[in-house]
Amino acid sequence: MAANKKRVAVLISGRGSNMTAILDAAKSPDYPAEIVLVLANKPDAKGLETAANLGIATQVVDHKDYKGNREAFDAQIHAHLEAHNIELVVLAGFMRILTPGFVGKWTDKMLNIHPSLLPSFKGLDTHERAIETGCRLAGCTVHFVRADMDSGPILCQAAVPVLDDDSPDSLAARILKAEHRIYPHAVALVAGDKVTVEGMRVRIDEGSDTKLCANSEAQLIF
Ligand code: 4DW
Ligand code: GAR
Repeated sequence: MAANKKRVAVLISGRGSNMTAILDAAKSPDYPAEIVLVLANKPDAKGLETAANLGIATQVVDHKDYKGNREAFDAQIHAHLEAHNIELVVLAGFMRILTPGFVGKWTDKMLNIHPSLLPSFKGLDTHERAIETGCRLAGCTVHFVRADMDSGPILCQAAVPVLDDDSPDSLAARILKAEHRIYPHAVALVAGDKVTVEGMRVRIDEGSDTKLCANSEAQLIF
């Protein structure tokens, strides 16, 4: 199996808890991906330390060194990805918008996780907005990355309830747990060549275990 594992880079900006969830899943011999590079745009990103402690190669491409030259910033990231023969890019709390040129090089080979049920609540403050809007369900979405932020074909979603006494933090914590369940699963689906992108729709091959995303205990709220 090891020889067939897809070579994955995880891009982070901070804590890296989704990265850790994927690294945990990747310990399984059956997991179809190996995380060979963790790259951050912030030198103090906590996740860098976690990855380095596990012996994974880390890189920092600090956006502050590029003074608004986004093409040059992205070119440096791309150079690192090429140097490590990366086949799949996983954005996990990576907070810099990537240029259309870069995104185009990774079409259907770059995933992101977003803490809302897209297409609702693109952008920031998703938990606060879900509560303020009166949503009974909130959640998270794994999608392929396109040039427009938080757009792109949806691969996997998980829903959780919004409770009457939720604060943005308590809702964020519930959603984060769901993120940690679906992101490793989504990465495995793509790395295992189990998905086909058709326009905005993602087909998951028959025989794949899609139930993990579909049978969340919190899917039906009356
Ligand atoms: C995302 C979208 C926009 C910003 C930050 C994150 C979500 C995922 C994502 C990261 N990079 C992306 C995407 C995406 O969906 N599509 C593309 N690239 N093309 C955002 O606007 N970030 C701003 C900076 C924030 C900061 O440094 O704290 C920015 O100016 O880049
Ligand atoms: C996660 O909640 C992720 O969904 C969110 O940032 C957090 C990163 O946490 N991403 C976005 O908001 C992207 N727009 P982590 O660093 O602990 O994985």
